[in-house]
Amino acid sequence: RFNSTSANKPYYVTTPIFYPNSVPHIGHLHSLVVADVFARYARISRPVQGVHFMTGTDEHGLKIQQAAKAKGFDPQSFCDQLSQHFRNLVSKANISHTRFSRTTERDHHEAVEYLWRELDTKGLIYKDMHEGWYSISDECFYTDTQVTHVTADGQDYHISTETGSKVEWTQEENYKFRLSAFRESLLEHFKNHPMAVYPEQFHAEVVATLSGTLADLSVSRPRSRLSWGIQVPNDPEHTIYVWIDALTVYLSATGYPWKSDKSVGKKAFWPPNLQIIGKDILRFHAIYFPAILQALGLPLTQQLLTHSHWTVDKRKMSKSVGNVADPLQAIDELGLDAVRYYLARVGGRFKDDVGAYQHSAKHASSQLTPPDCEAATLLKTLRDDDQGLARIVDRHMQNLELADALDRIMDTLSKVNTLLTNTAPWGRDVPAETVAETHAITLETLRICAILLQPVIPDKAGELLDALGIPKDQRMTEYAALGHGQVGAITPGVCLFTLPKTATRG
Ligand code: ME8
Repeated sequence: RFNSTSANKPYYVTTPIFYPNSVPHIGHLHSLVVADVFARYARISRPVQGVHFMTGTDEHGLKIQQAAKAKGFDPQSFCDQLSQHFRNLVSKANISHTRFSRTTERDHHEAVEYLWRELDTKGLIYKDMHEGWYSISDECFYTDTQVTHVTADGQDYHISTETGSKVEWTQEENYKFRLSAFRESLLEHFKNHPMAVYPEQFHAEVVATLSGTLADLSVSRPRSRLSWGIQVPNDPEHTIYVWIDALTVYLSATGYPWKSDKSVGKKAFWPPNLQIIGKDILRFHAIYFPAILQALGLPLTQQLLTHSHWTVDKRKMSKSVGNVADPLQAIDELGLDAVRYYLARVGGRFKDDVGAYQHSAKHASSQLTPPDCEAATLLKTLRDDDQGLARIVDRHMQNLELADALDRIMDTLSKVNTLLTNTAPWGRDVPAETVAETHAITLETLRICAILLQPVIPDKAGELLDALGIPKDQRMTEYAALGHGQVGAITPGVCLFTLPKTATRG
């Protein structure tokens, strides 16, 4: 899948940068955990290249300007406070990011101005009258075909058919980016790279969009309407469109434009190996951003992993709606690794996603049926070959199927549990040989599974590896097979999970 240059480049993974218009919810933590699992997996499976992992907050735009005003704060101090909530979540959730970017930072600001000038110099930006349906909540224009007329409480208004957000007819003079000039080259790119957008239904959506007509993109707003943002270079009347500002963060987080002594070496991180996004922001990441990159002559993101939304009563969980589940409370009540596991497992099956993850306190726990298990079958699973667990997990991870990877690991643990229960080596009449064999296989399975579970439940997997006496330098995936490492001095009596106070059965 990867060509040789990409296999050797440092691994770069990103989450979206979050609007700090309110405190984070479970949906944000989900994106963070998914990105973190891939970052951690890269560290243990390709340790030589290094990993860069960016997350952060998207602080400019009308949405933030209005949220700050409503609370009586100036936008900067409002963002300072709310960005801190995202930073706290990231640290509490043990997210292993290497950069937390804020779009109000100086170097980002300079990168956006630089990028604008580059596009302008190439003749890709021009001034034009623009009219369309603008949604403040989605921070974008929609066309007539993308909106629906509704009447509610005796009032007539229009909403975006896709997101349901209210839109208003807006007419103004804007700068535009010649997006249309990139339609064909983008179409070709995505046709040639079936894994560039995953899962398949979103890839198909991108190809369909690019197969139609593509209008140029409005990339500025009048300063009079939007003051909270980066000014268009040499034009104090205009503010750069927040999405252009926001998307540039993926570049600025690696030191773009790579001019200073400090940043020049970081160009090696470009392009991202993997970008995690919610399906609502696909168009920005799969059409606008790649067009900008092509305009700049930079390579495009290798894989865009698009996940569905966590919903409450069939509505997208959202800060603007306020129907949110608090991730910090979940972590306090259930323990961090339990929450991480839940988000990775339930929200980690992307390919046959039904389009939404139902967030419910009564979510069914894993329904694995205990398989029949013999020692020989289990030993086969642990071998270092194509049918061995570590290689199967690796294939699932390369294919971005996190839930499948987890199921294989949990299935193996379930098998060893059955073996142990059936053999009952603590019984009186069990031959010494069987006791020794069961003991060895059980520990070896735990060692291998703990190595593979580190990306998802780093604390608990670490505790288990410590208890098994596995040295720190033998926790890479290359050790996750029979004969590639061994259990050391065991600490007895270690209990990894206790039932949380609030847990109910049923
Ligand atoms: O869109 N379920 O920010 P944002 C799952 N600033 N994931 C969800 C979710 C839900 N209900 N709600 C949010 C923005 N997310 C822009 C992005 S990137 C250059 C700029 C996750 O705070 C999902 O990954 O509204 C979504 O894409 C992300 O949070 C950002 O949401």
